[in-house]
Amino acid sequence: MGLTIAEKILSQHIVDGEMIKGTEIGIRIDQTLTQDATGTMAYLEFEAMGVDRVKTERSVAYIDHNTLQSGFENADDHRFIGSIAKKHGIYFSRPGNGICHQVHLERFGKPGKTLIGSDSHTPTGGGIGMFACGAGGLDVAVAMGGGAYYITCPECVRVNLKNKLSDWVSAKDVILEVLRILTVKGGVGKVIEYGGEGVKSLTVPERATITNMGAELGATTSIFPSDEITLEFLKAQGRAEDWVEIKADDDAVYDKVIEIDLAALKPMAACPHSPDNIKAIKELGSKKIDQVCIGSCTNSSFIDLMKVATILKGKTCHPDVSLAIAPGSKQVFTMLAQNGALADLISAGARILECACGPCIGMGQSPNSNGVSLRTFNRNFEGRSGTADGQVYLVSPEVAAVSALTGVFTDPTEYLGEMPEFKIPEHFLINDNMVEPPASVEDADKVEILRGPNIKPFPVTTPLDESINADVILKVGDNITTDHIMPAGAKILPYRSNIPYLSQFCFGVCDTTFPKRALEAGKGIVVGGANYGQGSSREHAALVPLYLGIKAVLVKSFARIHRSNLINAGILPLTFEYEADYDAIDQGDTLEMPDVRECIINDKPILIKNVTKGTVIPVKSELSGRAKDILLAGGLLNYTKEQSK
Ligand code: MIC
Ligand code: SF4
Repeated sequence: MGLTIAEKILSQHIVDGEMIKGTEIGIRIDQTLTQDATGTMAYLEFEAMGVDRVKTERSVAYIDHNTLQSGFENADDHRFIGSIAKKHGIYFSRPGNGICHQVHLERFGKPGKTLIGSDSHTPTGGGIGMFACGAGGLDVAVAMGGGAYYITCPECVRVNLKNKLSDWVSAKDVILEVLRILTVKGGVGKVIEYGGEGVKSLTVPERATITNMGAELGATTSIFPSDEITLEFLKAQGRAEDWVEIKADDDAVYDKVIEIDLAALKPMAACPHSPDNIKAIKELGSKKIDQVCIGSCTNSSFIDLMKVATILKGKTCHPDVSLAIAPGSKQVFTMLAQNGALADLISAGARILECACGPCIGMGQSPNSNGVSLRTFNRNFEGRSGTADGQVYLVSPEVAAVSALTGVFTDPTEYLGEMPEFKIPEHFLINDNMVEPPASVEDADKVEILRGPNIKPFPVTTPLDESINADVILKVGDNITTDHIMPAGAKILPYRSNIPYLSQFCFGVCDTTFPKRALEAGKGIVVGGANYGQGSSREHAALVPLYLGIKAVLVKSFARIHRSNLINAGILPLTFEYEADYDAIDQGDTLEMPDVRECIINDKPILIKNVTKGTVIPVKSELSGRAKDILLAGGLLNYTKEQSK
């Protein structure tokens, strides 16, 4: 039987378990990446593990999220990460060098390799044929120390692309179509693999737009073949030697096949407040807009911004629209400056931001009250923009640019004429002067680690209790994102290395009284609906509830990375045996799980007593042997330390 692309890479990297779908496997990790908002914590964890030098082929620490520096906190964190990277064999991409996923694709990604990153959009690397997953910081720390990364051996969905995109229809519209079909839960436990003749018409950055936003499907990762297009991109990046061919066997077996006719796609938008709330731009009529933001790890490549510059050239953005543009990397930014496109953007009225995540994570450029904001980003969760009632629509750069001119939702296929050809340059501008190599093994001892006062120790994890008896401090609905659990944004993000401070904002979008009530109770349980914890990889969404005394989270279903983060933090993740039982628990109820530790050890069914209602609710833990050991040890850090004794 033939193999899929994912199966080929996984079978070359498996170090624990067997390639049986649905079972847990451990894979060797070739490359890691971190960004600063999750990185400080990841490096504190790496330090706590006591490993001198990373054991990966390439580990890179990026600074791209917290670049506002409205106080000393972020600048201190940058110095901390820079110094720890230098000491432990990690390359350091300095602030100003660009967004981790964009830069990694340009300069470091290699087809056929495995990559994990402490950021959920790490699957961007799938655009160049990597098996690339988002992970919690602790998982990345373990991988840097040479440990395996554990995932559920995924099912594989094949998306067959045929024909090619029409003028001004974009890779973003491809992934919006996949999101329309599969929804934000549709990718859970799956790899989304792209194939068919349509693949040939997509460049690596376009493929990366698609795999990037596969994160919004909840997928383990998304991947494209590595073919002559990949080679062309690597050549243009001066890295032809990194190319290997990877394609699925003709007789590879997929669990599901989806057909997409690229030629039939029209420009679309993901409407508030979910990336799968898809409508055609035409359907939205001529709704008035207030803001346009172009950039993010989804859509800030050289060609994306060249298209935008071409559309804006010689024009002025609409008087009622504020237009912000953040190029994805220093490479993109410099090339736009050198070829004059930057001048076209500036003179059209664009507010040029530094190449970083910026408005995508609410670091500035929050829209006006109830403002309609068109963004080329990947997430439009409620409140994420920094404006509680902001209405964020996710669109392609083409839609964003034309709409910035007209001031209303505008379909570029109707507004613009024939599209000129946009070709990947034969040679990108290569200058890695903002990537600091690590110190040599001999010099590593001399490197001093620079720590600012904002860095606080992470919360103490404790081995799983014999029994849990606690109140439901919060009950929430379906599709709760990590932006609900642990919001980001300009006011909070600087405190990512300060869990006690962050805890005041936990679940702020749902219920601002939660932190106080949780602390007062001393221990508690959170109850949620389906797809709980979707979105970001931030382990803070587990560490902060841990700090607030949360012992267990009971939901209809979990998003993959968040569930691992809960286990890594030593919080028990449980799901209802019967989803209808969700209605049998109210906020404030007291729940009892007698002998839960013993039930976990011996695989006995777990029955929760709802003391308030006098009912009994069967729940599942579905823990692998390793996950059990992690919980029993009180989290991954304790477990890893025990293992290395
Ligand atoms: C995001 O897009 O939500 C982030 C910010 O990049 C996160 C990481 C974080 O919370 O620091 C992610 O996607 O993992
Ligand atoms: Fe940065 Fe936004 Fe990409 Fe997250 S989704 S890595 S915040 S650009």
